[in-house]
Parts: sequence; C-alpha cells; structure tokens
Amino acid sequence: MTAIETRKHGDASDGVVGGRQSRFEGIVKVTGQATYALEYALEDMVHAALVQSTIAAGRVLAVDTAAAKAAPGVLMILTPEDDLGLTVATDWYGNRPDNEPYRPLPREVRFNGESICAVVAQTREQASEAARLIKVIYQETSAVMSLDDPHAGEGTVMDNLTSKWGDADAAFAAAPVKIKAEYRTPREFHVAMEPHGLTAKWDGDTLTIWEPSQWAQGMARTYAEWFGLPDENVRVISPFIGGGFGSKGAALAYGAVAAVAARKLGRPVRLAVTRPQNFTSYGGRAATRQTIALGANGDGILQAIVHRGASETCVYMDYPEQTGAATAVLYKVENFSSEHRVIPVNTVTPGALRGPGKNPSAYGIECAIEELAYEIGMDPLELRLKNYADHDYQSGKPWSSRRLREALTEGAEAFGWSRRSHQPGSMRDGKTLVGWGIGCGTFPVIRAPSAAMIRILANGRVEVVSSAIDMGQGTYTILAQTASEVLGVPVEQIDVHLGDSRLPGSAIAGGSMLAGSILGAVHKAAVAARDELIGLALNDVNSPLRDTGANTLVFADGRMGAARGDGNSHSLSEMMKALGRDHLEILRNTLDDATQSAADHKRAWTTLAGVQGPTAGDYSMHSWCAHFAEVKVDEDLGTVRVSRIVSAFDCGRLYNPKLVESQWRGGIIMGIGQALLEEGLVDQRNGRLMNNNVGDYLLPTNSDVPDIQVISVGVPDVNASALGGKGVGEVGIVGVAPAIANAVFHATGKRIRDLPITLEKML
Ligand code: MCN
Ligand code: MOS
Repeated sequence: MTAIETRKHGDASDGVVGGRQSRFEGIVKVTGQATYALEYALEDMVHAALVQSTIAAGRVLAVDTAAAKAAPGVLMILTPEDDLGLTVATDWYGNRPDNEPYRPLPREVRFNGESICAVVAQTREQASEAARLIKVIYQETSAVMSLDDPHAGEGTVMDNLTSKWGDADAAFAAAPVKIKAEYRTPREFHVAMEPHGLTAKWDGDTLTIWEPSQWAQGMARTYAEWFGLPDENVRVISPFIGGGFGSKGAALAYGAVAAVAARKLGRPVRLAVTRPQNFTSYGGRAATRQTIALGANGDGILQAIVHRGASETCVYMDYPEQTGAATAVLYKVENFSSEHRVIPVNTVTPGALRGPGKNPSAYGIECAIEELAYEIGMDPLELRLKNYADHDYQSGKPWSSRRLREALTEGAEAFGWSRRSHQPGSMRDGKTLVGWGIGCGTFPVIRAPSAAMIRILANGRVEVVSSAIDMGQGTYTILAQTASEVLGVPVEQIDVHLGDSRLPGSAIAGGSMLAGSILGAVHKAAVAARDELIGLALNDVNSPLRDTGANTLVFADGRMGAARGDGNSHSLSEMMKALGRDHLEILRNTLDDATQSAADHKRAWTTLAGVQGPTAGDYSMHSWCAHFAEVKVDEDLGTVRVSRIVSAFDCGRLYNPKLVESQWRGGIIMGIGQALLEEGLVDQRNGRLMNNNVGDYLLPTNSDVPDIQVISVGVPDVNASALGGKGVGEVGIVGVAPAIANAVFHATGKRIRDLPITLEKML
C-alpha cells in the first residue's frame, strides 16, 4: 500500500463533497514519488520481451530459436510448442468453460501483431535483441482485413442489441421528409501515456503482480484462474496508473506470459510491452458503420428512426461496439427500429474505449439530425428541442433526471448560437469559413457493489481503504473529501489507500461507474464510524464527553464535542486514547448487503455480473450533454481547425467540480482527435497496423486544442446514486465528433460521413 501524503490547496471548503479540492495525490505524482507498475525494483529481477506475429492468419509451423538462445543474457524462450499449464479463466460476465487450456502464445495466428513467442533475459535490451533473432515459419491462410474486405461477410445480428417499437418502416415510408445516410468510424486506439506491462513475482504458490489496472480484483481473479490458484493467492497492486481509457480493465495474454516465465525461472519478471506492441495487445474501439434513416413531417417532428449498424470484431469472440446505443434515448420518436451486427475480422479483439457504444452511436444520430435540419431548413437547435424526449421511449420509464434541454439552451446562450446564420458557407472570418455545429451526448448511469473501510487510528488520523482505482480521474481526492465531510476532519488528516486487490472489493474504474458506486460505501462507512464514536463517547465510563447530557455530538476541525459548544470538545486522538481504543474500523458496501450472500458479492467484484444497468430500477438514468463547436476552414487549403467549444453537461451533483471540469475537457479533447486525426491504418496485404506508434497515430496536441468552456446544468439526482451524482468520466467525449462534423458542414456545405475528417476528404 502506498500512503498518500496530503497537502491542502485553497480554501477549507474545498475539502468537502462538492468542493474544488486539488488532486489529493498530485504532489506525489509531480515530485516523482508515485511508483508505477514498471518501476518496482525487485531483487534478482529479469526481463521479458514479446515476439508478435507478422501474418494476419495461419499457423506457426516452426520456431527457430537457435540464434536467440545463443544471444547474450538469454535465460528462456517460450514458443507455441511449450505447454504453459494454464486454464481459460472466467469472462467479464462470469462464464467459464470447463478445464479448457489457455494458450497466450497460440499456434493458430488470428491477427497480425498477436503475441506468439517470448524471450526472457538478464536485461531488457538483451531480451529485445534476442526477440529480434527469433525466426517463425508460418503457414498462411486467407484473412479478412477490414469491415470492407469483400470476404468480410454480413456478420451476426446481436439479438440483445435489437430494439424496436411502433412500426418504423411504415412510418418512414409515409413520412413527408426523409433523410438516409451511412456514417463510419475507424478503429481507434487508447494510446495511454503509460504503456501496458507488468512485474510478476512468485513466493511459493503466491503471485504478486504490479500492473496498471482499472480493476484490481477482476484482474487478480483472472490470474488466479489461469494458474488454478485460490483467489487469495494472487495480489494485483496498482496504486497509480498513467491513463487507461478502457484498455486496462482485464488481464491480458502478455501478463500470463510474464507470470509463467517468473514461475518457471523462480525469479521476478518484468515485461514492458513496447509502444508498437501496445496497439495489438488490447484492441481499441472497433471500426463501425451505420445507416440511419429519419422520417419527419414538414414541421420537423420525427416520425421514424430506422437504424442498421455494424462493428468489426475479432475472429474468435463477439465484441460489439453498439452503434444504436445513443440513437434510442436521445429523441422522442414513436416508431423506432435498430439492429446491430458484428463482423469478424482478423484483428485484435476490439475493446472499450472512452464512451464505448454511445460514442459512435452519437456520431451517427447527431449528424443525421443536423442533416434533417438542413433538409427542412430549420435551426438544428430548434429541431432538437422540438423532438425532446420527455421520458425514455425505449424502456418506457421516466428519466431519473434529464436536463438536456437546459444543456442545449444554456450551452447555446454561452456559445452565442443566436448569432448564427443558417446557410452553409454564410459565415466567415477573413479568409476562413466559419461553421457552427451541435452534438448531443449521453452515457448511462451504471452501478456496482463496492466496499470501503473507514479506520480511525489512535493518533487521530483517518484512513479510507478500498481496492478502487484512481487512473487519474480523481478517486483518491473524492474519497478523502467524503470522509472529511462526514467526520469533520481536514483532508490533511486523511490517508487514502487504493489499488490493491487485497483491499475491500470495488467496482471497476470503467463504465463511469466507480465514483457513484464507491462514494456510497465511503459515506456509509464514515457515517457508521461517526455513529459508533458518538455511542462510545456518550456511554463509555472513561469518556470525557459522557456527562455532557447531549444526545448527539458534532464533528468539526478534527474534534468532536457537544453541539451547543460549551468548550467541551476533544480531538479524535484524545478521544481514542480516553476510550482506550487502538483503532476503530468499519466496512460498508454501497449496495444493500443484506440481499446478497458473501459469494455473490465476491462474484460481483470480480466480474460484471453484479452490475446494474441504467434501467435496473424504476427510472432510466443517464448523464447528458450538448456540445457547441466552432470550426474555421481555410477556403484554399481545406484545413480544419476547431476554434472554440462550449459544452453543457447534466451529470447530476458534482462531487468535485474542479476534477469534473478536467474530466469533461479531457473527453472533449479526445473527441477532437476522433473527429480530425485518429485512425488505425491497416495494410490490406497482411493485416499489419501501419501507424502503430505515437508519431504516426495522430493525437491532438496543445496546438489542436482551442478554448473549451464547460458548464454544469445538473441537479442532484438521488435516484441515480447515494450522493446524487451521475457518471462523468465518459460522457464528455460523446457527441464531440458530430458537433465538429456538423460545424464543418455549416462552414463549407461539405458533409463528411466517415471519420476522421482529414484534408483529403475536404478537397
Ligand atoms: N466525479 C465527480 N462527480 C460526479 C462523478 C464523477 O466529481 N458526479 C469526478 C470524480 O473526480 C471521479 C471522476 O469524476 O473520480 C470520474 O468518475 P466516474 O464518472 O464515476 O468514472 P470512473 O471513476 O468510473 O472512471 C472511469 C472513467 C472511464 S470509464 C474512462 S474510459 C476514463 C475516465 O474515467 N479514463 C480516464 N476518465 C479518465 N481520466 C483519466 N485521467 N485517465 C483515464 O484513463
Ligand atoms: Mo471506460 S472505456 O468504460 O474504461
């Protein structure tokens, strides 16, 4: 466990829930005291390097390891011929096949860039040098290179993603105004600052893994099952993470390889996945295509939405990037039909990337709705407000809260939308064309069991303890704020321990579900600890507060005392001493523990089985936003710059507005990258990702990022979470790309329907 030294910045009121407390762990990060997974220096440690396939499909016939074996420092080489002795683990949803062997270095190659061999050597340099000397002989078979490959086929309809009400086909046919278009998004990658990798160490039958993780328990369970060990024999440690964005939720093949090597050699092994190898170690967002047909009457009232989408998946698993996820909840419509297919491609299994599903889905519907606005000749803001959904037409449930109308109107006000002239190409700034566009976004409120412990120590310090993860989004900070508020203790007096699978089980830092889920537990535990202390203080024979005659006590400034301040107050350490207590410890779960067995809870912490979706209760619960983008397009060169963004959000109550604003801005910046720059380019001859490095896979840099104004229009939503907040981490990216695409159309009259909007497409 890493204790976090706390420092106070700003006002005292920053430290409570809703305050603008700066990053709790900020000082340790910027002073280099935060230790990341690949920085743990272990005695006797050796280094592993991966060899990845160079064909898209086929079979490994032989591996020539002679030269590599003879290279300096080489200790071990693992190839598909080695039996690594592993068993397939439970998947995300809690399903596990019986005794199926797991081969992280497979003989059958399913995509270019799949790990097939590993070398372990004394140093990292020796390992990577020897890895280069390995010669693999393949028998190639035909492969499907992309969604557009003529051999790609139609794929499979995902029944659980099919959604229908009314009669969409008939209503579309009868509608006086129609638009129909296809929208496409490419494969995108996470490119977190900290690449993947781990350090693995065995002590007898106990495995310790230092690995950046969005879910310590979930990953520990996978390692345990691979090796056939009881869960308690594996510990995943991950107190600091250099960004995850969805890529670090699961234990992956390279982790299995490093752990096997460590066991076989009886020495700790570090495996740092290289930047190029990162791109095919965990898939990014799947490429998608979707057709949207909108039918409306002449007043712009939607009559029908017909949606047909598809996303690429790998050849051995169905991973859907749900193109219909936002389409169903954004607008009021009586006739709706949506279907999503997955199409197998010889590629690494795609995965979750910030705003999974909702993001490409919003790109489709939010472009389509503006296309309809231009078709009718109506302001796109007015069209959106006209078709405002007063409840969730998909589930039939009321919204728990939905201030999307306020997001649209207050965002428009701040942006100056009323100064817009409707005609494309009608606004300019000197030599550049100016365009304005809107994109709405949404992300569901997801909840999962999460536990946290509050510990009050004899010295008066308070500890908040949970396995929950902080990958930069602010978990340390908001947990400290919550304990500080309930216990009346300044944040400097609080230590937060996170990111260790041995600590109380927590939801994944994913699906924007962690803050709402874990804060409920921290709040409950802190209230229970406060109540227990009050009980002791009023009743214990040794308590200095026993004879106050009060029936309760107040906590403030690290002291507890009678409400009617007669001066009889005592610091927590004085009280603990008087009560003869070494510590006081309370564990609570955010969801009602009485209804679940211990086994159910454990399962919920290690798979997504215990997760509750947005319509699990009486309401339909989502975060909402409206982005307003301004672009400037050089008339001669076609270059697009985003010059201004104003975004208004409804995420319920904000636990820490400073961190939330940073989350929103981060999402919006990723959205700029998605709109203009990001695209995985695959060599159609061999399935190789050509731009698998940070030089060629373009991401927004400071000069691509304009002024971004973010506005909160949310109100506390206690249906959504114990403390009234909704998810924040992902909604920010959702709707940005269509806002920019719509602005580009407004500037130029050119509708680009496949991302990214590159120069070639503008010409
Ligand atoms: N928050 C708040 N008030 C709320 C909700 C959240 O103040 N009502 C703030 C808190 O600081 C909280 C943060 O927002 O720590 C994110 O909370 P939440 O929306 O619950 O999301 P999670 O904690 O589950 O984090 C995961 C989410 C996801 S899924 C991705 S992807 C993502 C993201 O967070 N990846 C990130 N934000 C990221 N931020 C950083 N720096 N790095 C990543 O990899
Ligand atoms: Mo976020 S993509 O759900 O980790």
